[in-house]
Amino acid sequence: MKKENAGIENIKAVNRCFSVIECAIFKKMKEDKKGFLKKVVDIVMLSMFVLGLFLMCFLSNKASHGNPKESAEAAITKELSYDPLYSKQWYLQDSVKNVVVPSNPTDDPDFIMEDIILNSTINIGVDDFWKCYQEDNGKELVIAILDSCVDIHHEDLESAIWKNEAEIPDNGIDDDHNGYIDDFYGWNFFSDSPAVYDDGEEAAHGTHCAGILAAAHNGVGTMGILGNTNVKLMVVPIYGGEELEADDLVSAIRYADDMGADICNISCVFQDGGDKISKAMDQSDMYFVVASGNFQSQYINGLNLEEYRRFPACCKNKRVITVGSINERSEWSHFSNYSPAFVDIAAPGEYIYSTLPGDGYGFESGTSASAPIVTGILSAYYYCYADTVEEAAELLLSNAQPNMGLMEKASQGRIVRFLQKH
Ligand SMILES: [Ca+2]
Ligand SMILES: [Ca+2]
Ligand SMILES: [Ca+2]
Repeated sequence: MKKENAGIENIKAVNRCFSVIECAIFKKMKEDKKGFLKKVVDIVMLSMFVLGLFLMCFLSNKASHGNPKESAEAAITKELSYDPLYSKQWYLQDSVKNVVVPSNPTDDPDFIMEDIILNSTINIGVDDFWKCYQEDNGKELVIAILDSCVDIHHEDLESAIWKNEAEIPDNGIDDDHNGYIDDFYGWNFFSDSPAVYDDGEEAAHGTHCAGILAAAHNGVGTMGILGNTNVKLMVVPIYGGEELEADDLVSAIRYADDMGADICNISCVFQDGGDKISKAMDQSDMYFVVASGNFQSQYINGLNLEEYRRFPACCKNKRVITVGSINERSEWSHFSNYSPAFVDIAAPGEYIYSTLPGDGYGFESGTSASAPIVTGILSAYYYCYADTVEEAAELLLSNAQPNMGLMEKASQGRIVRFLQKH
């Protein structure tokens, strides 16, 4: 692919030279009316001039594209730039090659950042993905966020928000006959209304998850793993505050599937309703990335899911990936539910910096942040190397990094990473 692009660039450069020379010949010949011989001499001279210019053009072009692979890589490297708050997104940064430490940490109110960045052993390969991602291959994913409301007008999110184009908003009519009136931006199954938007505290959870995936690469704020170019986020709220109903999740899964979502990110857990949740997932065509859940009490930190089942984390459907949390040192997070029988993979989930309502940004911790990181890397495999999300999921699991210290927490001690094919 890189070679082909470099080749096209070569042809374009030669064409530019030819076009200038052709114009020059026509002008010269039109002005010259002094006889055949002079015309012949002029044509010979001009031909030599044309040939000389062509050779110069060809050689200079060849010199600048001597190695197509190198020149393509140079162009890509040049285009990679980072948004201002990327320095706080330690989980995206390559712990070896690309450490970005705030220039003066003592002036940084989030002083803990320096310690996290300097001690990070995490490399989930996002830079490698971004290099691949810029080769636009026309793929697009719709990712449903089954969560709280989302600040869909956030400066870093607005451009990635899915819209139901068959629905006219605010006219009181179910224009697309899907059973939901005015669901232009999705449907809120918690409040049973089309209000998926909120810029208050109740939208913090969903807005944070959304930004991890799709905050735009726009020179403003943070950077989502996927940016905003080839992804749409379908906002399907299933809770506000602490109240959760498994029936709302089931309805939301059906809605997202009917409206064309490819992947569902579910950063919440239910104590019951496993059978109906599992059935709804099986009946859909989507892939599911779900959080293992958090638990902290006086006696227990993190639940063993073999003893305390949580759903959909413990649903054993084929198309479900359950995600637990690790810190910057690749250690299991004390709050994260665990079990190698149910947790498929681990991802960073402590001090994760992302978008918050009202054009805000901030840190959150929990498996809720780990799940969208895995959703992002799953999508990354799809964009770069797979024809289906199912194939991408196989790549996600087979390329994960095994960590012996996590064997009792997640299946094969896997840590998420995007591994570039060579
Ligand atoms: Ca409708
Ligand atoms: Ca309508
Ligand atoms: Ca941004």
